[in-house]
Amino acid sequence: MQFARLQEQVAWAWERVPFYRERFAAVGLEPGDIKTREDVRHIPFTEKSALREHYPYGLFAVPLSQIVRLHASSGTTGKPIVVGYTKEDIEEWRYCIMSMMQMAGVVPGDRVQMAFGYGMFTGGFGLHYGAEGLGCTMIPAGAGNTERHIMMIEDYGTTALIATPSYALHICEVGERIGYDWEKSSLRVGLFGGEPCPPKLKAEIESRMHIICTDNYGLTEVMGPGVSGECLSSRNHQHIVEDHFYWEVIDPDTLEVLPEDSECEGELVLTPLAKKGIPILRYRTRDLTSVTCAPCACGRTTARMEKVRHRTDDMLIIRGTNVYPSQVEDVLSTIPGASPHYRLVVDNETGLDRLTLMLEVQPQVFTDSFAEMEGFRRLVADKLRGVLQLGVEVRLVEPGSSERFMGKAKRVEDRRG
Ligand code: DLL
Repeated sequence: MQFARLQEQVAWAWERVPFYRERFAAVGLEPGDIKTREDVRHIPFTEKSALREHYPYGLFAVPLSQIVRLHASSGTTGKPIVVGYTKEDIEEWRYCIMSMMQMAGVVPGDRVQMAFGYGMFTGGFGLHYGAEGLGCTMIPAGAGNTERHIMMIEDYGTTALIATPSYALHICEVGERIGYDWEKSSLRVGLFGGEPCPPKLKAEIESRMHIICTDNYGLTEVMGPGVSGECLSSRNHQHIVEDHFYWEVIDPDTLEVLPEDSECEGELVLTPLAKKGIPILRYRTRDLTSVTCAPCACGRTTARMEKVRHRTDDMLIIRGTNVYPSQVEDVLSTIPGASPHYRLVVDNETGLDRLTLMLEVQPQVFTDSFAEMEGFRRLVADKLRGVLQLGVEVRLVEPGSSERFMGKAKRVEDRRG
């Protein structure tokens, strides 16, 4: 079924979008040439730049009169990318979200509170309609106003919270500060996505909020949330909604497709299989993951992707050394007293690249003893040097003093221009 859908999708894109016809012609390919899974490798990749260059509607496969919704995603630079959904696309999207939510143990009757913004971001409306489709009571609170969120959880008996993990942690902290008892709260499950959720952060939110946190993944270009989600058995992997997405993992340097059973880390390439408004063939996500087809204890037979911890484009090159923010997170997760709130600043004011870590310390290690704070600072710097093979300037900041984010957290600031 997956392959038949893929063939239909290729034909749909080729017939209706000049961009794909030109790309196919350039490599001497026609949709009829895609007869086996091996043949898929001949289809040229699509990159984000294609969506930018054809901004806003150039890759749409149907007239605008058949598009019932637009969403957009803004990167750090340039124009946003715009995607359009037909009525059928919205239905299929809802199905994907329903699958993802069911995997996370959400059932009809759950009261689901939305902490994503309702706007061009796919997170808000996408997940909203999926939860309604499943028969949940949707509470469209939206982003921001953290104390109001907590009041609504208490008053409305919310059982599931949709948020980025960093905002969920903030809701948790604010609740603790105002004396809210998370253990007695009705909240049972967190549906987190939109950004990486490192294992330590997940464990911390689970123990402090007394909930089960599940991670779900997606991206605007191929639909939005609903590409994959965590079940309750496989806590580091997310089941891909395979009837809607054809996945490949490639080596980001050679662009070779890695063997399906290799379980090696590489860049995820996705082809959505039922997208009429804006079909996308072999989209290079830039997200690094590995995929396993091994059976899952939950009984589902779909392939599972490992949690996405980093992207090919968030790698920093500092004095020739490659550094991923996720490596810093991993080091911090081994140091008691280091909070998950941090910021990395890169500059080269002196002519030499410098990496500075601004780390918020947890209240239990925060003291006015200079010697103790300096000892802690050195410990962090030494551990980082050991793992990154690079000197990092560490600055400690007081508990609660670093910026909190309502949406996706911004942890890296590269001032090198
Ligand atoms: O973030 C879609 C989404 C919304 C997914 C809400 C889940 C929940 P974009 O704004 O286009 O779309 O950003 C997509 O965010 O390529 C990943 O790098 C990252 N990302 C999204 N979900 C996860 C996740 C939405 N669960 C980009 N873990 C993707 C790690 C994630 N990274």
